[in-house]
Amino acid sequence: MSAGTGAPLLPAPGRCAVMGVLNVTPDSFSDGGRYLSREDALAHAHAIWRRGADVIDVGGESTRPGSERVDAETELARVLPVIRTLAAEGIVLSVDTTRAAVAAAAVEAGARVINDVSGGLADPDMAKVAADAGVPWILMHWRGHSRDMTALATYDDVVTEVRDELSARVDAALAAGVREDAVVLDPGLGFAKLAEHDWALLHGLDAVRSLGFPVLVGASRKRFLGRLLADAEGEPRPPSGREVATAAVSALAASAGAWGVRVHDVGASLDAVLVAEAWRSGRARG
Ligand code: PMM
Repeated sequence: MSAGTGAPLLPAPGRCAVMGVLNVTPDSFSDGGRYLSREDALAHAHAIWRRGADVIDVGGESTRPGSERVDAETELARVLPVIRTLAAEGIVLSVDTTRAAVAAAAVEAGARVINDVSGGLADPDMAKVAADAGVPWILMHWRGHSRDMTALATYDDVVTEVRDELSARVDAALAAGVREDAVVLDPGLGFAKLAEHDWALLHGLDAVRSLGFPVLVGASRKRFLGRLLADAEGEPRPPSGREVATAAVSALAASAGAWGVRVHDVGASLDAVLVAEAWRSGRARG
């Protein structure tokens, strides 16, 4: 996966890739606080790696709507020891950060992918770090930090606007020297989006794919699924009850040509993408 070796930059398992989430945070919406200790974080990473994750996405700052930012030192202290240990074991890691300094330190510690939910907008130095590192850079559609993002969920035509805003981020990345084969795009479900926007983007995923880059879909346990599965009183289903719907999205995303899905429950989504791949190819596995 390193630059200049001729090997593909991205994990390419021959089906939709499964990125497992490891949030080393006290406040992420579905798993916040569960993996804050180093032992718990490592144990969870080992479990999802054994279950078949193609890459593990390590994050040290919650992006839950409304959440406050942590400082860079706190973020680094959460993610670096975990990345160093897991990378030394040969586990493929991405770092989920909007900070260039955190991305640079994480790559130095062994992370092989940068996952930037701001698509390079939050930190003007991120493009240079990504270009110099020569690792894949996931550019997610983003309009502002978590504290403010609900107010930014205004669109006339969400699919066209997200596609065009992502296209502008690609132009900026390439202008900064990022390799074309290092770019991955992500529609940013739930980030400055209402449920109706998330569904429109999944329905219109081809518009994002039409930009010509691999596409990652991050639907796992998100609010739009909770609303879909609301009870008779209209109360959204809590995150712990959204796993079957998440796996359904993973199968459909794989069918729709997504490069990867970013999920909390690796096993359920891996099963789902295997079904999608067997259906698409018309072949039994093995
Ligand atoms: N969602 C979250 C965090 N990071 N990264 C990408 N590329 N795409 C996403 O949709 C995404 C992300 C929020 O979910 P979490 O708090 O469960 O990690």
